[in-house]
Amino acid sequence: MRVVVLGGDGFCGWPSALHLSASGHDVTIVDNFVRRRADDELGVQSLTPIRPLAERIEAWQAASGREIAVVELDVAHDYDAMTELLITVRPDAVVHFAEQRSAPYSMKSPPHKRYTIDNNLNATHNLLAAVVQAGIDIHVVHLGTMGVYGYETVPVDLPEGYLTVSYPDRHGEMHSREILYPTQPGSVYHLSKSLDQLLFQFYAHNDGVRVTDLHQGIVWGTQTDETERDPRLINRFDYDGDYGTVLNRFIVEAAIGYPLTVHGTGGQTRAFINIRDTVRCIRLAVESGFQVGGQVRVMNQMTETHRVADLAQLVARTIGAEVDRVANPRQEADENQLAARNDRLLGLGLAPITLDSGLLATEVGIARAYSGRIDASRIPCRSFWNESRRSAVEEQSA
Ligand code: NAD
Ligand code: USQ
Repeated sequence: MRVVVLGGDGFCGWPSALHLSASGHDVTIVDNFVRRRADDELGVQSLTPIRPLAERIEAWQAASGREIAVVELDVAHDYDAMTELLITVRPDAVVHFAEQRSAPYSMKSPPHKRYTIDNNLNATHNLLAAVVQAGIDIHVVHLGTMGVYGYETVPVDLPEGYLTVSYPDRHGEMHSREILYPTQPGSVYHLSKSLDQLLFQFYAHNDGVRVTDLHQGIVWGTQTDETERDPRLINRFDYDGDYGTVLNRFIVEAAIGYPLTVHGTGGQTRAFINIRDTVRCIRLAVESGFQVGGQVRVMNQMTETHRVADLAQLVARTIGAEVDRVANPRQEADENQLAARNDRLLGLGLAPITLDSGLLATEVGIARAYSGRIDASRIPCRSFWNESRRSAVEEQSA
């Protein structure tokens, strides 16, 4: 299949592009490199030394004999160029990773909030409008988030995207309807993903655009079978207070003897998936595109759930580390339970890798190998959800 990967230079996009290419698909990567510029803005660098995209592509050709095309454009603003690209490439599928994906970054300041909404909504809407304008039957595969469901503790397994509700009409007769699961976003970033869902619903209904929305959990790990094939293919690994996600941060912290930064009680339960499963899920979603039509297909792309405090204990036990409870910079529930269905991806053949697979030790090895690149001053989270969270953190560190 011909596949365009928007955001193909990023943490999930790069290994997914390689996996699609290794599986025989013709891949075109689109990126505007804004993520690399965000590192400069924040004064941080990936734990792993990521090579410029042109060099990555050359290394992949040498390692696999396969070519990947690259187009530099801003999906949120270069609308005409993107439409032209779709008309020229005529892809069977477009995988859309090209969004600002950090919750703390999205909450740093009004400009960061506005950038996140502008970038994410315009990117998604431009893609959908361009697919319609190009007049090609393209399957859109979007990376959404488990966070759209929110973290209320109700004893249900979260369904895959939809909820069936019944309500009485004015005559007292009951009606039943499937609605998008009510969203409860916990950051401006998560809000942008909640709003994306409405864009998909509209274009699926109005124009028959075929869409799969993957509600992905927190990704952990770095390398995949493909990125391991040459050091120049190494994947990004964020550990800083803005872009680092919780388990990857704990791995880096443990590797350099920095006390694990548990926010608050650590009673937050979240959904997780290993990067090796991410790339497989993307391939499964793309290759099963013929099944999609009518209602947007939502698949929960996660393999397990864990409490943050339990993850910290696991890392402390496996690697040896102290656990620090830091004041939580985020406005979020201290405790929640979470269970979710992932039948659709399991049904397509996903065989999940779980945390007990031994990969944790491999990841710590990577963190230790590159520990010279770690700047410990960039570990604390300095993005506050509101003033009372800021005061709580400042009081604790005073
Ligand atoms: P990332 O920031 O590493 O990658 C995103 C890529 O998109 C970057 O290379 C960036 O330069 C590019 N990009 C952003 N805006 C663009 C634009 N307007 N035009 C062109 N390129 C643009 O993020 P990631 O971790 O790879 O996440 C990819 C997607 O997966 C995001 O949509 C994110 O919300 C979702 N997701 C990520 C995680 C995770 O834990 N990393 C979990 C769930 C969902
Ligand atoms: N947390 C800590 N200590 C840390 C960092 C985070 O306790 O050092 C806590 C946070 O307070 C939060 C939880 O860990 O309760 C998860 O935080 P995170 O930064 O790992 O994940 P999150 O902000 O939710 O965002 C990440 C990705 C995002 C994706 C989302 C999936 O950056 O792109 O959409 O995971 S999900 O969480 O399922 O919505």
